[in-house]
This record gives sequence, C-alpha cells and structure tokens, in this order.
Amino acid sequence: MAYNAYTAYTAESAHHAYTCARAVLERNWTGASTVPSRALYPHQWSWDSGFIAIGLRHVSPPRAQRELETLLDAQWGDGRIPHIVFNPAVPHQAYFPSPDFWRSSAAGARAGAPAAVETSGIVQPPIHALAAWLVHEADPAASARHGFLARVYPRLVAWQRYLTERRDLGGRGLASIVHPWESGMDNSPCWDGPLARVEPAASSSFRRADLDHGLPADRPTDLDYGRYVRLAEHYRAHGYLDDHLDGGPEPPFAVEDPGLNALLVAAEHALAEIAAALGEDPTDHQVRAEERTTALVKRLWHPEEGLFLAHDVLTDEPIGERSAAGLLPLLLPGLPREIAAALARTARGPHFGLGPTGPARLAPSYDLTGRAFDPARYWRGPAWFNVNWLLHLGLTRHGEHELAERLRAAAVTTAGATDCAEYVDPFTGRARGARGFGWTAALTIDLLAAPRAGSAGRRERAARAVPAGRRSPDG
Ligand code: 9WN
Repeated sequence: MAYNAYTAYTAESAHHAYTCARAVLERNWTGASTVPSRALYPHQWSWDSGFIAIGLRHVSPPRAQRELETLLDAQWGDGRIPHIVFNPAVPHQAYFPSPDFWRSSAAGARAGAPAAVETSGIVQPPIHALAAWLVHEADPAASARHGFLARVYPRLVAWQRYLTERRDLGGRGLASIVHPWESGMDNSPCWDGPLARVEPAASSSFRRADLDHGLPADRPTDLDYGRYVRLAEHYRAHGYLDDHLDGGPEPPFAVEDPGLNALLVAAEHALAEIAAALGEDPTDHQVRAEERTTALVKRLWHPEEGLFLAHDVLTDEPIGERSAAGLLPLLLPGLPREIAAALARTARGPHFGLGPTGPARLAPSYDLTGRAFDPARYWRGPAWFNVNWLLHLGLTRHGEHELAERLRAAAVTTAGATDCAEYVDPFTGRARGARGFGWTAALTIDLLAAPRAGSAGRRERAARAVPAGRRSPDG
C-alpha cells in the first residue's frame, strides 16, 4: 500500500510513536529547556522551543511554561528573541557558530543583548505566542493561578513589535529576514539567488561542528556555510542593529519569507486571545492581524503559481522557487476562501505530491519538480515534522480534513519508525539528519492528541490519545 493511502494509524503504532516521543523529550530536557538534539544541537533554539512547548503541554504544562520562559529570559532589550540561547556548560567546539563567534553581550550591547547569557544575534520565526496560548489552553486554571499569561504577554508583544517595526525593511508591512537561518529553513533553494550576491567567508576561517554528527549529503554545503558566516559577521560588525531605514548600512541579504510572515500573523491572532484571557481589549491585535493578512496576500500571493513566494527586498523581485513555506499562510483564519482552496490544490498537485495518488508521504520542504530538489539534503526537499504539523493545522482550519488527517497519520507513523528523526525522505520516510529530535517528538505527541474532524472536543480526544497516567505529576 502506498504510504499516502494511509488515513489512520493503528493503536499499536500510536503507542510506539508516543513511547518513543516521550523518551526523547525526557532525554533532551536539561532542567530548564529542551535541546533539539543531544549531539547536533546542544543548546536552546528559539522556534524549536516553541514547537517543543506545544507537545510538552500534554506531558507537563508547567514544564512547557518553563521551556518558553527560559527562552524569553534571553530576550534582548529591542524585543528580539535570539535564535540560540547558549548553555555555558557546553564546550565551544560542540557547536558552530559558538558564543565566541556571536559575542552577543559585547557586540549586541547597543541593541540590548542581555549581559547574563550568551546568545546568537539573529532570530527565527515567531511561533511563540501561538505556543504560549496553546500551553495556557492545556490547563487554563493552573496557568491563571501561576500568572503565566500575564508574565509572557508583554514580552511577546515586544517580540512582535521588534519584527513588525525594526524588521519591516521593505516598508511594505511585512517582516524581513537578514540571514537564511532566520527562516528556520536554512538552505532552502529560495535563498540561492539572494545568497549568490554574498562573498563567502573562506572555509579555512571556521570549523563546522555539524559534520562531526551529520552526513555531508544531508547537510548544507561548505559554500553555503561560508555565506552564512559572512552574513552573520556583517550583522555583528554593525552591532546587530536594524537601522538601515534610519541611515544605517543596507543589509547584504533581506528577504520577505511567507513562512515567517504567516507565523507573524498567527502570533497576532494568538496575542488577541491572550489579551482577551487577561481581560484586556484584543481589538488592536485583531486589527493588525487583518492588516497583515492583507499585506501578505497583496505582496506575496502569486495566483498563477497557486502559492505564496518569497520576495527579495534588495532587488524588489519575487523569488521564483516553490517552497513549503509558501503553503504556510494556510494557518491564517482570515485567508480568503479561494486562496486557501488554491493552496490545498497546490499541496495535492505535482509540486508537493500530496494528492491521493501523489508520490509524497509527507509534504516536502521544496518543490518535487524544482531544479534544486534533493530528497536528502536538509531544506532542499526532505519532509520536516514542524512544517507538516503547521500544514495539518492550516488544512484543518480551512476544512481540508481528508488531507490533514493523512498528514497526521503519516507524521505519527514516520516519527515512530525513525526514532523521531530530524527530517525524512518525503517519498519513503527514510530517516535523515539527527535522531531523537525534540520537535519531532513533541509534535508527534500533539498530533496524537489533536481532535479529528467532526470528533469530540479536544480535551476528550487528548485524554484518549495520550495514555492515562502518562502526564507528569506536576502536570
Ligand atoms: C542553525 C535546531 C535548528 C533548527 C533549524 C534547522 C537547524 C541550525 C543548524 O537546526 O539550523 O540554526 O545548525 O543547522 O535548520 O530550523 O531550528 O534544530
């Protein structure tokens, strides 16, 4: 049977996936947060922690709160949430670029980098407000008793403001990334064009640590790394300031990514929910969510492609590569109905292959027919669980239940069969990258708990999916 013919998983495969995912979450927990991978990524990552908290809430809501608050403790004065928070107990050679590369507390002082902790200087997509809201919803009474939302709300608002004000580099109502890592989809072919203009740092000037743990065929190339290093050095040399609209230097890379901007609008909706739960007026957030949905559609929607495309701010041109990021605006409740329907058609079509007879088991990160497609290499084709989780949520929101259920079933069985791999071949589900990966584990638990279309309420479903007695005593 073709994998995409799955519409459900067996109780046995659900149990196996759950057991494996729980074990990963325990193994990767440091006491204050969760590492994405013990070997490859031994620090705290920003969007990883958001996804991890979304799964942890089913295991232990207090631990999920802690995950997010540890991250927020490293927030900069200008509102940015750094993409890595370094664990000082981990030796520098364990991960590159290490704290002595970023030098955040010194180089980032003018932008408000914290003095007590070392971080990177760039950011990742803003999943955090949605994560905070979902964590709250897992146990609203305990969350209210501990003042969780009241503590995180002002910080999440400052983060939103950083992205919408400091990072609107194109002046078009959208946030820009200044480094490919900020998209979270590091070596997506979408960045090849804008990156080609960046002179790479010599590969002899740095030592990659990722190849100590990952296969070169699964990872970005040395040439990509040279460019990543050059861009980060450039940003660092300017104090990580985002001031080019106020006369500062123009960034050598500035792109509007539909994935990050979709999450930014989803964050505004989540902030509205949080404000209302705190007894505040949510109207401003609701208005901004609407305005940003309009900007996203106006600037990045390409009807002839049936997809949102990234936009190069420096050349003011769309980037003609099809990435799964272009499907993520499905997350937005206010997306016009015909656009949501077109996105679902694109997901089922030849570029993403998710139709009933299509070749893909899970949504690939990049166009199956694209010039740069590679089923093994990182964000150039493999399927990632966070992207598939976001698509599951978006498809469900727009009534595309059949496809959403197929993604859920494929994600759960694939995670269980691969020891929660970092990413997988989109056709075969063969494991790639790290095993025991944090967000794969967490999102598997969340998918097991998510309500099915037309089924009983979420809590009832969650109680059935997450075996009794599995919640931690503190949860
Ligand atoms: C650079 C931690 C992170 C994820 C990213 C993923 C990868 C880092 C790397 O790992 O990026 O940030 O070293 O390759 O691309 O999405 O957050 O899991």
